[in-house]
Order: sequence, then structure tokens, then C-alpha cells
Amino acid sequence: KPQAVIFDLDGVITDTAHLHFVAWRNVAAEVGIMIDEKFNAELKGISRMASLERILRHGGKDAAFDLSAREALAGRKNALYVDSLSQLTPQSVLPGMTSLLHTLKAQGIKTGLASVSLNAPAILTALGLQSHFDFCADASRLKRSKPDPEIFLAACEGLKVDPARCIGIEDAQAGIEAINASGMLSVGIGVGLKHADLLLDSTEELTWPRLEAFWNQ
Ligand code: B16
Ligand code: MG
Repeated sequence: KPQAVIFDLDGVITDTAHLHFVAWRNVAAEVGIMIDEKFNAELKGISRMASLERILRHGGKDAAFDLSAREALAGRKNALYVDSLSQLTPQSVLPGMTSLLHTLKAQGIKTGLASVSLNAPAILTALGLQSHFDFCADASRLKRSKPDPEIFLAACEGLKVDPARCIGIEDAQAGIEAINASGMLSVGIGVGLKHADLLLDSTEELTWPRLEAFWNQ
């Protein structure tokens, strides 16, 4: 069996993409940029400042905001987003994930979190999952974002496991690339992801028997 399974948060454990979208849409509208859900899908797994840069580029306004103006916009987005996190409850955990975390523990397999969200600890608390992970990588200490493997390697280090004996789970293309570059086996959730070692349609299919069969193949 694998030594550990390392999870992304948004899109794997819960779905905060719509909450990110509503907050970004507000801030973008303030500066005269319109974004839709289709554009929002491109921000999956991308850090806060990198998301803002993409939005400004999308609106043709990347030259109009210096670093301090960008930080102010990102700060306003985050305040709106953090407010909206009060909507999250244990019911917001994606189907099957609480039970998978319990099963992995029962199997003696470690669990880690590799989310680039600086709000990950607050999200886990709202979901009632704060004690379900053996180690959560600290997004504030990252030097390079996904697709760089840094965050997955930091999670492996924190768990004291060998990446070659671990599985990583992601819903974003940059995340799959990060897992592959770390030397772990990658599982993708969602249609259209490329280069995942195993691709599943939804978290409902992400069960321990499915992961075990994949590991042993
Ligand atoms: P924050 P993940 C990512 O979470 C989200 O997918 C992405 O949309 C967001 O911009 C990023 O976290 C940063 O979030 O603004 O809360 O620090 O998929 O890595 O769990
Ligand atoms: Mg994600």
C-alpha cells in the first residue's frame, strides 16, 4: 500500500470555486473588468496574486495597477471570500471524502494536504476536518506555486514519507503537473485533465478499493 495520500483542497475535499468566483467578480467589476464562470475555471489551483494578474490581463489592465494597488485589490477579494466561508459546514465536504479519510487512517496510510490557499486552515475548521490530516503544508512558506512540485514535496517531508510511495490527488491541471514532477502517482478528479496516472469523474469514484487497485496495478 502507499505510505500516504496527499490531497488538494479546493475541488477535491470541498468546492470553494464558486465562492472564489463571486468574490473575484465583485473586485473585478470595481475596476471595470467582467469575468464569467468559464474564465473562473482557469483560476483553479492558481494562487491569489497570480489569479489577480490573470484577471487584470484578461481585462487588458495589467499595466494600470502597481504592486500596492494589486495588494489592495487582492486584500478586498480575500475579505469578501473569507466572509463567504461562513457558508461552509461539514455538509460541504465533497461526496465520499470524509469516509475516505477515515478508511485511510484505519489502513495505516498517512494523509496530507497540499493546498495553495492561505485560508486552508479556516476551511478545514469550517468543514470539521481539522483533525483528519496528519500534516498540512504551509502555503505561506511556498516559494514556487503549482505546477512546481514544492508544495507536494513539503507535504511528503512533513509526513516523513517517500514521494515515490505516495499518491497525490488534484482537480487542476497545474496540480497534476506538480504531483507528476514530485515523483508521486497522480489521480485527477474531473474531465479533461491531462497526464493524470488515474482520471476519475468525481470524488464519488475516489474510494479506497479504487485507489488500492490503482496502486497495485
Ligand atoms: P486563497 P487549492 C486554491 O486552492 C484555489 O483553487 C484557487 O482558486 C485560489 O486562488 C487559491 O487556492 C488561493 O486561495 O486566496 O484562499 O489563498 O485548489 O490549492 O486547494
Ligand atoms: Mg484545487
